[in-house]
Amino acid sequence: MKPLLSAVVAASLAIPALAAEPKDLIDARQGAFKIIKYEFADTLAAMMRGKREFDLERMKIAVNRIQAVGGVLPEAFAVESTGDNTRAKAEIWSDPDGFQAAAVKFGEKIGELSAAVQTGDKAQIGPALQAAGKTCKGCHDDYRSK
Ligand code: ASC
Repeated sequence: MKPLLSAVVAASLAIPALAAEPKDLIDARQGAFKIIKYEFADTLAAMMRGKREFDLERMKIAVNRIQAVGGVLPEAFAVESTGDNTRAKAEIWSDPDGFQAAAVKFGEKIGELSAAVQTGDKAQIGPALQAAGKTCKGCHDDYRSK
């Protein structure tokens, strides 16, 4: 190994893995949740309730976007980051198994919602949307302060 490279490797072993700054993690997840809310409530639910013109292609984009943006959440919650600018409860980090289970459930229900949207059948999309919404609410009840 070249001397410079071996020095870099040695240094990287000596320090713990570096995470992003808490403020940046908070910003990232709040941005993600804003997009998720826009696509879930203001696009998908609004179209199902007739508050916005029903557009199946746009619904597919909405679910894809929720999945894409939601992908940042595990990393954005990995490091304890609480404070005045976040409603994230300390329980996220004191009960990581419970939080992860809630996150996995959300991912599963969004996956089922995606499958329902692909069918184009409103009778399948409605219940899938409700089931996914329950996983939003469940996690907020336990891990987000009021
Ligand atoms: C939304 C939103 C939530 C969930 C929840 C579902 O659109 O912003 O937090 O759905 O209200 O019960």
